[in-house]
Amino acid sequence: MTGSATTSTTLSPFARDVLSGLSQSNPQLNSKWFYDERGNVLFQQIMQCPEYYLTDAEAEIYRNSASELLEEIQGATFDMIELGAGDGSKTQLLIERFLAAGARFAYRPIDLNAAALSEVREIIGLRWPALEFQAIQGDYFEALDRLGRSSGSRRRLVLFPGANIGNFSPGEATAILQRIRGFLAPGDLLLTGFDLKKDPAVILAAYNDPAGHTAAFNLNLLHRINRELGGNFQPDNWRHWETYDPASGAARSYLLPTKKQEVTITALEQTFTFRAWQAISVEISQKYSLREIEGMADASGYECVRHLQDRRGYFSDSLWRVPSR
Ligand code: AVI
Repeated sequence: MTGSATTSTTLSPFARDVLSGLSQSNPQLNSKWFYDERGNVLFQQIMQCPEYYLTDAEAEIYRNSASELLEEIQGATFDMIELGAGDGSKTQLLIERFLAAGARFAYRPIDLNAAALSEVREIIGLRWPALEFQAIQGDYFEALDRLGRSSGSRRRLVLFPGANIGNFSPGEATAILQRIRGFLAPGDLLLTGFDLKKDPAVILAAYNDPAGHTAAFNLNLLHRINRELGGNFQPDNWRHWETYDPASGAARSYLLPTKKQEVTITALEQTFTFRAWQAISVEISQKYSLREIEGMADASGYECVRHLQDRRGYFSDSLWRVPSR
């Protein structure tokens, strides 16, 4: 990287993050910036790819686990809070079954994406107009702050679906789960979607779909920098590359320049030089074993109640409880 100094005080959070990520000797961009309007569309396409098994696996679990979840709730009235609701389609499988079983609960989805939340509001209003519903737009912790700490009088079931926790390193993930615990009372439950360690070929295929949706999704980040920060990346000169390390369980995505690139980003007043094949690291999708999940429950202050899995054993929605101590 070469470039002139720029002050970061007036930059947007996206610009600041791009500046600090691309200034490192091993350049990186945070995958949380994948999800602009185009990125959301591309992610929907990934979720429909036959190779991307995660979505179907979790839908299967949600379809089959309502009674086990209600068993743990033991007839209490509860708030079902969903972190990162997206289009809420998987959760509707659960709502349908909870209502059929006579459960008493409110549904409170949280998401950054206001458009996705209004779609969820519309669907819920049409299908279950009597269901108590509150959509909260914001990041997880802003929204949890708004809901406040659990009083304990009304049980909480927090859903953290989609293996979103996998987009953080195990250390960061533990810190996030610990922080969620701060909003819960003894007896409250957290259901987190973890993608499991499995045949590396299955994992690599999920992040390397032949139709190229994953490549387009990752490369969209370069387009986004061009659109929003006045960059001149030439995405055709970059290649999506995926690796999976079966020992650590880390699947990682990189963007690689096929030849030397000089990229000027106007909003940052910087020119970055990338050598041919000098990787920009863009995403981690961490895979876990059941034992590692249990260790993480322990490290973040929960007891692991049970693992709900799909029939192939590809995915686990692991149910944790806040112990009464
Ligand atoms: C959102 N997240 C859990 C996805 C994953 O599997 O890591 C994002 C994704 N990246 C490439 N394909 C899907």
